[in-house]
Amino acid sequence: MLTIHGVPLSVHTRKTIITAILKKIDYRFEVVIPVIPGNPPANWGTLSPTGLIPVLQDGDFTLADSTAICVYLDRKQPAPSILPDDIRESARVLWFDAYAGGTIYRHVVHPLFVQTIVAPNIRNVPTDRAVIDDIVNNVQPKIFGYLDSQITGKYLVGDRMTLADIAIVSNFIVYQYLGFGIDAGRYPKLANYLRGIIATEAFQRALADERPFVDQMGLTREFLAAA
Ligand SMILES: N[C@@H](CCC(=O)N[C@@H](CS)C(=O)NCC(=O)O)C(=O)O
Repeated sequence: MLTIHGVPLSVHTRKTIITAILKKIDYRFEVVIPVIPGNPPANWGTLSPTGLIPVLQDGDFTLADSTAICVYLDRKQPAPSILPDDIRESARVLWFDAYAGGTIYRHVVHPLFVQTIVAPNIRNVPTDRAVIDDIVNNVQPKIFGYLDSQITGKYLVGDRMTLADIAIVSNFIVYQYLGFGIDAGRYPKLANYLRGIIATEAFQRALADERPFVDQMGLTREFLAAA
C-alpha cells in the first residue's frame, strides 16, 4: 500500500489525498509536520529533499512534490484521469496547478498561515496585522478577480474534476480554515465554484478525514456548512 507523508490539512498534502480518493487508491498516512521543530522523522532529509510535505512512498519508490505525486498516481491508476487528453486543456490544468502553488499559496495562503498560526503559536511572536491587511487589500483582489474571470462552469477546465480544481480549491480550503472569506458579491463565480467543488464526494471525504486536525488547531469549519 502507498504511504503519504504530510499533514492532511496542508494545501499540498490534500492535493495528493484527493487524487488518491478520486482514483480509489488505498493509502496509509504518516503525519509529518515540518513547521514544528523536531517533528519530522530522522530520515526526513532522505525522503524529502526540500524538507517540505507531501512525500509519497510506493514500495521502494519515493517521490516528493505534490504535482509529481498527483501525476504519478494519475499514471498508476488512469481512471478517472485528472489530466485531460486534449493538449490545450491539459496545458491549462498544469497552468492552474502552477498558479495555485506559485501565486495563491506563495502570496496569499502561506503568508496568512504564517501570520495567523505559525507566528503566535510556534514562533511565539505577535501576528503582523500590516502583512495581513496588505495581502487582503492589495494582493488577493487581483488573484480572486482573475480566477472569477476564468470560471465558466462547475470545473475550471473541461467537464470533470482535474488537477486544476484539486490544486486551486485545496488552497481556498486552508484560506477559509484561517477565518478568511470569499466576498460572493465581488467574486460570485469564484464563491459558487468553490462551494460546488467542496461539495463533491472526494473533497467531502478528505475534509471529514482531516477534521480532527482542524478541531485540534481551533480552525473554523463554518464555511463548509454552505457547501
Ligand atoms: N512544491 C511543493 C510545495 C510543498 C509545500 O510548500 N509544503 C508545505 C505545506 S503545504 C510545507 O511543507 N511547509 C513546511 C515548511 O515550510 O517548513 C509541493 O507541491 O509539494
